[in-house]
Amino acid sequence: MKTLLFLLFLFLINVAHAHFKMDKDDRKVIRKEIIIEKDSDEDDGGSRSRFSHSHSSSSSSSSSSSESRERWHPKRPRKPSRPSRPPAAKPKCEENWYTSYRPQGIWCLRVGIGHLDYHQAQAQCATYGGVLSGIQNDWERQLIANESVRQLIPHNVNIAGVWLGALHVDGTNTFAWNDGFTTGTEGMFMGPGQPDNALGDARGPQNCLQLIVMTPNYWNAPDKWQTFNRLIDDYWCHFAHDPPQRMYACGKRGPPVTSG
Ligand SMILES: [Ca+2]
Repeated sequence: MKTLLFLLFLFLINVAHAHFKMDKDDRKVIRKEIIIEKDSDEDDGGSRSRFSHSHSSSSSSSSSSSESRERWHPKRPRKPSRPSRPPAAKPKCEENWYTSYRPQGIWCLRVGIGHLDYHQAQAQCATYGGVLSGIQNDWERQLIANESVRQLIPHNVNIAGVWLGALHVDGTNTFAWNDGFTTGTEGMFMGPGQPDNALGDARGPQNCLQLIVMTPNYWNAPDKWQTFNRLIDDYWCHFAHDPPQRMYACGKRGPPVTSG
């Protein structure tokens, strides 16, 4: 009986030894895997800090549990990249003025209504701190036309001539913007046959420009202006009532465009 117990004791010791040896071998394999992963990470240009603490935990005093943490959570979440700063809001013209971002800078636009000739309209714009405005491009033409129509509808008038900031160039059949800021001829959307200077007309030369605009109701009874919708005509500067409604487009310099 004693012999049997002794043999059983020896057997248990062998089993425990084998188990302990296997556990130690496993830890060696795990440590080796971590070192391989670390090396490949650095080769890929990865962050060194990912495994910066693995040197201490892989020392001889490390326990198998700390190595397991390395094994199952080898990747720290990367710091989120700093969100890019939202673009600064573009500066805008003050209240009651539209903002046009021209290549040469910000130009502010507004439209007024009233039976004013060219010179009276110029004076009215001056009371707003502006001048009669030229048209730089198609966007501005549509803006002025849309705003004019919006103001016309409550007046129950179907058509208007909107004074623009331009004058006839002496000795030519051309016009030039005179607001000091509008450039070129991109915005010179002339109506058919214009400028014609109304040659021979007893009312004299046509030295000013107007943009013809119509409300949708105009098309119920179109008249001689029907081919001029949203187009420019040279006209008599002293006319204040024909077409039936006078309007004017004012402009002025806007705030400077800041960089960054
Ligand atoms: Ca004309």
